[in-house]
Amino acid sequence: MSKKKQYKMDKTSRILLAALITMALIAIVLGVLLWKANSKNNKSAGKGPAATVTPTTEAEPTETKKPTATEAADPTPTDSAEPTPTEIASITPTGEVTPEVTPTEAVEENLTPTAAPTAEATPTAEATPTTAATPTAATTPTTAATPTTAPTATPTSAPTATPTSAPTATPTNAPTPTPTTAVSKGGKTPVAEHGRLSVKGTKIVDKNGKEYQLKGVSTHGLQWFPQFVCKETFQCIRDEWGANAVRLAMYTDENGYCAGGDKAALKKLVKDGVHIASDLGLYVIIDWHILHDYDPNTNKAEAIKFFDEMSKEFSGYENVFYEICNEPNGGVSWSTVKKYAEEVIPVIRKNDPKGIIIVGTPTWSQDVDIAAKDPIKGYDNIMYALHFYAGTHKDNLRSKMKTAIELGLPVFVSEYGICDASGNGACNETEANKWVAMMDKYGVSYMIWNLANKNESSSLIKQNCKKLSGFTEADLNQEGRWLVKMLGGQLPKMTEEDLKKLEDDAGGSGGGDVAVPDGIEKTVKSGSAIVSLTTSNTWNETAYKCYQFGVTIENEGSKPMSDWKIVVTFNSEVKTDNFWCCGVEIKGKVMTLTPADFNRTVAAGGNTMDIGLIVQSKSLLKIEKIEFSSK
Ligand code: IDC
Repeated sequence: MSKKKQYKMDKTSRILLAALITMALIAIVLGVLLWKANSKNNKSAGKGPAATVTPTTEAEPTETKKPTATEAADPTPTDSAEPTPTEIASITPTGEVTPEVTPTEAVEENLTPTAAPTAEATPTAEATPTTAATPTAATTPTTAATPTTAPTATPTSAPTATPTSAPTATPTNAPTPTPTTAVSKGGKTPVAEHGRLSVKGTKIVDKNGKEYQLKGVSTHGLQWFPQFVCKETFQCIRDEWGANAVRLAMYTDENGYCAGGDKAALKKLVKDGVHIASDLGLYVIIDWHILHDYDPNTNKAEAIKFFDEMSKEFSGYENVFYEICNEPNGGVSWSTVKKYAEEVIPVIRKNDPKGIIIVGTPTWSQDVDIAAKDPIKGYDNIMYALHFYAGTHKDNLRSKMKTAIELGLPVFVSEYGICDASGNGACNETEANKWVAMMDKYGVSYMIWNLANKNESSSLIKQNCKKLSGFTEADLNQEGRWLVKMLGGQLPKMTEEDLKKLEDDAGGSGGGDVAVPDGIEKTVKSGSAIVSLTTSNTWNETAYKCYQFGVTIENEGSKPMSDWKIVVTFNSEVKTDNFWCCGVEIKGKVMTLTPADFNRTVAAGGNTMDIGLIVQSKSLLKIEKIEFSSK
């Protein structure tokens, strides 16, 4: 009887077992169907460059979505199965790689069969003992997960190494900047999507007449950091950072194009840069980077020859901008710059009737408000450069931008940094964020300084990083990390109220019935030093008269001067909260200027011309006295 009962019980359990096996088989069949459907989706997710890039939303660290059974176990090679290491780096979702691991290392690691998902990786449904017991269950998941199918090509496969790691490997410890691409979800590059740009009113519009902003990256001086002009880096700034434009900064002075640099090599680098950018569908600015040559007229003949050649070569290109003088300075007036522009522009226009031309403005491309009162006439597609460094330039300069735009001037921020105006010093993200909000509001385009690994705050990449792409957070300086956040749309959002306050703070320059103060200047000779203070701009701001000064020291002697000091006595009390390339101390009417680190010594026969400040006073100012001393 007990035997009989035993037999009966066995039968029940066999039925049960059969039922379980059937259910398991159904589960497996469903799983395989799901997997196939998913791999199909992946394959049709877009062709061309975009196929290798995960859209931001999917890679954002905030989206801590756990992989579903299919996603996690899906080893199917998608179109991104053959990406170059760069491309893989660009699609590796944050959080899956520890901060110490570079994307390249991670990729290599993932490509080894050991890291590939195995049958054990298959999440719970298929991993029950029942399925394991059936012969079919053993084969199906294994084939699906075989290492030969290049599982690491899909970003989702990374967390599946063990079943337990899958749920826990949520991207919480974001080690790399979130990859953002400037390529659309449909796979179109910025230029493929927006085509030839033109200037309409104060803004850039695309081929469909829709407002469009360039948000890009400027190289450092091409004579110093040529290595970053390459496909690898440009692709990285497009696909890992999300930039749609690059600026090629060719210095004219400082061993640059007009000062002993290798002309042929520099010109080739510019042309290579344009070709690489064009192949990648990026907009590109050819920047005639005047700086220590102050007045663009200094090398006007060279500029004309250069732009004649460039505009002949690139007239058929839809993506090329010509920036004809980076930063006029040293007291050069707008009328002088304008004259230069009126000689260079027709040369470009003869060859390239449509390309956008950017003209620098006086005071290191800050005086857009002055240019706005007397713009260049007779040509389309002309824009005017405004440059800012957020550590130095705040409401005062935003006010100039606002004034210029309100007067109808198309402003282009072809260079900016988030540190101080020397390209070094502390970064000011709060001010940088205000700038971005304001530029976005007015549809202004902006290009960050600089794509290099120099030991300075404005270099995006750390000095000890020798990579050309696949940068982790640890490889980037603060400005670089901020840039990736900014381009990825991850800056703190400003409310309408914040924006309104920002605009109010920027006010408007020179408004009201009160006459704008006249410019003032004074030059003194002290020993072998010639020291001068010259206003480049003046305006009214609430109760204050504002004077923007450029300060220069020239050493005519045969010995270097160090630890210099300039003491300026005004006719009335002054204050300042905006100065660059110097230290400032004010007591009543007396202002003392001291060096920044880099201009502590003025070489024999040399000069320093970068120093500047904005002085505010309740009454009209006069300079009573300038005293100079040095060691
Ligand atoms: C600076 C570089 C620095 C280099 C110097 C050479 O950051 O490494 O030694 O030029 O003169 C500008 C200029 C830009 C400057 C930058 C920072 O356009 O060339 O680069 N800056 O000083 N205008 C304002 C700041």
